[in-house]
Amino acid sequence: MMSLVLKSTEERARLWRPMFTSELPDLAFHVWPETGDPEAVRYLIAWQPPENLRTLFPNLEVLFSVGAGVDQLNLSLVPEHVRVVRMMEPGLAEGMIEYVLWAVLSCHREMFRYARQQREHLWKGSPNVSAGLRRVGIMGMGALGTPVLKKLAEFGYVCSGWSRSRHDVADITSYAGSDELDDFLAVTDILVCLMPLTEATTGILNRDLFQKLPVGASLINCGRGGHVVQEDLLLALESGQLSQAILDVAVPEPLPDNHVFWDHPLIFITPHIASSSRVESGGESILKNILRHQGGLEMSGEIDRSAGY
Ligand code: NDP
Ligand code: OXD
Repeated sequence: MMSLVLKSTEERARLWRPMFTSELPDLAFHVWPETGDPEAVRYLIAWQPPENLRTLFPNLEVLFSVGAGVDQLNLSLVPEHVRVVRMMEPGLAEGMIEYVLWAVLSCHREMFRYARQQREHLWKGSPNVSAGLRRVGIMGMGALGTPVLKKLAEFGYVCSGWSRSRHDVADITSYAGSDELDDFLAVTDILVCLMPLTEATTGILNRDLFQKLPVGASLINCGRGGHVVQEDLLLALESGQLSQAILDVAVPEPLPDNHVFWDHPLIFITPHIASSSRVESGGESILKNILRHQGGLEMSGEIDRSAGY
């Protein structure tokens, strides 16, 4: 009998075992470190696979990441013939919409300045600027970036997105590829990063990029800490090129106690909580993908290994 190994949390194991065994009675369900016969393993669900994956499960066909991102995986340890599928489920986008909406509204309505003023007992307001005069740009128009942009557009923000390929989305201006990055940055007052971390995007939030934004722009990073060049961010905040940064992700995570970001007056930090997959819908999404795989159909969220996402 073919089998599946889940290497994840106890909660997932408890909820997913009955779901998977009732829908896939011909697939044995094992919870790591118990694997049954390693030669029978066709599917592995994990955040990080075991290091000796190549030799451990010689007949593995699909590796499912329990995260939306796959940058935590060392793909060189995953045999070329193994298909890699990331997490795509509706809860992830819902959580990200909430977080980015909160962050954009807080930048637009200057809530971080008012929070600082409260600590100084300073009663000093400024006229409100309407959402229609604020330009929000999201780097990454994927499963998360696009629904977030649609929601921001509903709020009246002037929205644009930047991605590798062009996306035709109502009310959103789509910029594509490195040739159009500067034009995108020039019309972005609030920049949101929702890209995967790949060779091409590591360190992309750097001095050169910050200089191309309008003076006083805000940065919201919900991608990965590795997108940001930390020194460059500090200099951009110091010079006023950037007015504030909201960072949900960092390098390293957790951010060390003595890191300069913690007490920076213009940085707001959250501990990688912008969104996460919900256990139930996450399980359903993997289950559907296994059924698709068994039926010879395309799986949703399969990554292009050469692009790294
Ligand atoms: P997708 O793969 O669906 O979308 C990625 C987007 O980024 C695509 O639009 C893609 O372009 C674009 N992109 C990738 N590489 C480049 C590049 N070199 N230049 C320009 N654009 C590029 O990913 P998701 O939307 O599902 O997730 C995005 C990321 O969000 C994850 O990889 C993860 O890092 C992060 N994340 C963070 C969470 C948190 O809690 N902070 C939670 C979940 C995810 P194209 O459309 O042309 O392919
Ligand atoms: C993810 C994350 O990639 O939580 O799922 O960041």
